[in-house]
Amino acid sequence: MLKPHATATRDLINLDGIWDFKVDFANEGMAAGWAKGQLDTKLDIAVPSSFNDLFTDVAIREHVGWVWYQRKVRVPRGWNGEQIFVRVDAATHSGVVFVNGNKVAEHVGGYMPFQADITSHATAGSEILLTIAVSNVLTNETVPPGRVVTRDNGVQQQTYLHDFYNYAGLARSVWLYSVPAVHVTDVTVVTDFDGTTGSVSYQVELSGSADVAVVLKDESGAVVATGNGASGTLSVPNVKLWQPGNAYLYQLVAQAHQGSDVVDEYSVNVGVRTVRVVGNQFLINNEPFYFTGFGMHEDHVVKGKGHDNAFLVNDFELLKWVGANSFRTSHYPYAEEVMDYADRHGIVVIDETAAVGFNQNFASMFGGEKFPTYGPETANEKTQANLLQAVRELITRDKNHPSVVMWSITNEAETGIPEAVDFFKPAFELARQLDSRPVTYINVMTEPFNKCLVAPLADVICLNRYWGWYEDHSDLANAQLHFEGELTGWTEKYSVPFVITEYGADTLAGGHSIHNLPWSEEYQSQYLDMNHSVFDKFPAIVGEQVWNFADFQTKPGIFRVLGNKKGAFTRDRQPKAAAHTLRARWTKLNNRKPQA
Ligand code: GCB
Repeated sequence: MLKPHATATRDLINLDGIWDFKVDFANEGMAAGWAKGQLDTKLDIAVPSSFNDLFTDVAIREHVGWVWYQRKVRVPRGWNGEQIFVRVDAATHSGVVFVNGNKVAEHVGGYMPFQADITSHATAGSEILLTIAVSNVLTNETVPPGRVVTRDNGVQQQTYLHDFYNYAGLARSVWLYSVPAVHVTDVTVVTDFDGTTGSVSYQVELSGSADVAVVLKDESGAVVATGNGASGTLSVPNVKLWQPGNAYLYQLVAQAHQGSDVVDEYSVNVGVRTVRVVGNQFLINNEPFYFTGFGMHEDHVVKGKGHDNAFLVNDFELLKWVGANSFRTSHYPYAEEVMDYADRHGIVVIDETAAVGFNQNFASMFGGEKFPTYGPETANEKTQANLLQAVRELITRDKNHPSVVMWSITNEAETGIPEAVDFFKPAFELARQLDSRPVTYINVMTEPFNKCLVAPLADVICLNRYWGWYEDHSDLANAQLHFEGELTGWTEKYSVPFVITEYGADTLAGGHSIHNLPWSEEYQSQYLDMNHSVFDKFPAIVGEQVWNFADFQTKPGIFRVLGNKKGAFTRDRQPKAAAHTLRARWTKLNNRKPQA
């Protein structure tokens, strides 16, 4: 689904701001038809934001079920004859959109956009009542999965097998936009280069019948290539490549025309670059690339997962300051603004679905009842269909981003049993059918090389490893021995590149210890140094992404002290000593693997 833009033929209105808000404590609003009239409420809410931390009432924070958003929207006078859409960038985890009480769209999957064609409900110049119901419920069929339990006091509680807090609501923007009846519905670009000549293969899809012309412009706006027809390949002489840390973006303008009339125009940014896996190297533009950076979270005080451009700019400035060239969208797709920004700033992205928590071995850690991970009552055929939908939506949304170099199918699933292969193999196949980028998955420590059955499906193997934290806690010498032993096993068994996508130690900012005790800033730095000395010994390791960029909110638990404290930065983005340790190493690397 194309991100809406204002162009010569399209208008776009941002609907962010203060909306009416009502918590559906009895989950009765659907049956009672709340969307048919004005919500009976005194609560206001900011869009975008997660609703959980905005209010002082803990019953709102921990509510399980529907919440309702509403506002009036004036449809512009000039939109007569246009097709009119409402687009919701994310409703976590499912959303239903109503216009004047009529249901116009529903969607399951909390981190992906969806839209409704509301043309028949919206007259140009008139006001519409827009209502969006959002449910934060996770079940055995959703991605990520969860389970709602009723506690002894009769109160419902949402349980789930992932660490980060289940923030929910309208955490990204809502838009109203218009397109002409015949319009561009999709654009796909694939790039390559040979010597100094780039190539941009494109495919344009339309909603009706028109001729297609495309124009490729450079950053100064000069036309460098043109093409006719809905698909083709443009040649770009003296191409400027999109490179990690040195982005260059062309713009492909697609025009639908009928005779000499341009009926629609839409453009996408294009970075010319290639990504290939050869042996145990990860090549960007045919050069070996070494990932430095973090697993991140969309997580901030008050806003929760609410997108905010000021935080976006600041997070990327910190990434650059610390010398990071990449991040993983752990553990769900991030806002499209983040992906656009990564394109513009040359930051490399491992793009992950929301398939986190398919692992019942975490039940003990998270204090829940343990079930089989895969089975009729847990991850079943419907869950798998939702996973495939998640992969399809992710690739459809993000396929044109040059920053994205790899698709991650799942984080830390239970992969040592044959059911895991049955469950995940179709997702790997679908990703490959839809796109040529390498496909990976994130392996958990409890599924080592001699146990994991999913590893053979991956082009790159990503490992989350906590030697010196969850294993050999506070014993870095033995942690190092065991880590090296484990990596020897992996790299002897599989001839692919490996990225360490998580390694980290919880650290209380301001905590110090002359004996480098765990939770001190000294221990975190020493832990990182130990890990780095291990990575540098293994040529097949092509990247290191620390867990986590910043401290973040989690569900409460005896493993967590007001959240996860493995950040190199605090939750309010101040550096711990570890950030300086990383900076000293990464700013020297220049995208290359350090020599042992
Ligand atoms: C992991 C998970 C991540 C957790 C992290 C931790 O392996 O992938 O979501 O937050 O460990 O800190 O325990």
